[in-house]
Amino acid sequence: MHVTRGFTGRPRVLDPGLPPGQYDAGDDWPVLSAEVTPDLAPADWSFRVDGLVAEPHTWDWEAAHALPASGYEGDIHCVTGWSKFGVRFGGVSLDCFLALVRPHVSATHAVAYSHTGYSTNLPLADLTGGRAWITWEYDGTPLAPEHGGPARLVVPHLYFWKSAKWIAGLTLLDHDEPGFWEGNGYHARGNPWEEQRYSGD
Ligand SMILES: Nc1nc2c(c(=O)[nH]1)N[C@H]1C(S)=C(S)[C@@H](COP(=O)(O)O)O[C@H]1N2
Ligand SMILES: [Mo]
Repeated sequence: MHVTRGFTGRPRVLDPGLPPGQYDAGDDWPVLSAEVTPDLAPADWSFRVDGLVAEPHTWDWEAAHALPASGYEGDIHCVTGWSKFGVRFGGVSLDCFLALVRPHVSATHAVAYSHTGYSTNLPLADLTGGRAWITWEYDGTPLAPEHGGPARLVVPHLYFWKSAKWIAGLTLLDHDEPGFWEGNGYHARGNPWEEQRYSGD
């Protein structure tokens, strides 16, 4: 519901698409990185899923692109307050990767980690059911390096810090294990609709 699209930058407190405490960033797409943007070529990128799975597997750029294309079109919400409406990411659904490694029944959580060392934890249920993607396109063009290119995780129904840039892999666990921000006071799950910003929220 983007009825006030023309008034970018104004708080849209009545917009049902805006979670509590968020504002519309309009056409801006802020860059939030704890690290220096890595110089990571597609040829050097890989994505691995291991931990509590039947068959750990690593995909290179070509193998990942051979999986069925899928994407997300909708909104994203950063815990610092900005939301961005109607973004478009292209890549592959995490369901495809997970189907190939076959998670063990005991797997309940995952740690997503980046080629840079960044990490973030998620319940496995938030990564399945067509709600999470490994993406390499934004608006139909290659994802920019500062936004996580060549490839990033996108889990748009949670605060955007869960969407690890320069994604390198997922380790499936039978317990929750805090990642980078979660170990620094941020919420374990980060549901923007419940304003789960900090641990204790
Ligand atoms: N590797 C890595 N991924 C990351 C971050 C980071 O610092 N490093 N920041 C997170 C945060 S806090 C947000 S809001 C989004 C920002 O993505 P953007 O810079 O493309 O807007 O990336 C998330 N993924
Ligand atoms: Mo963020």
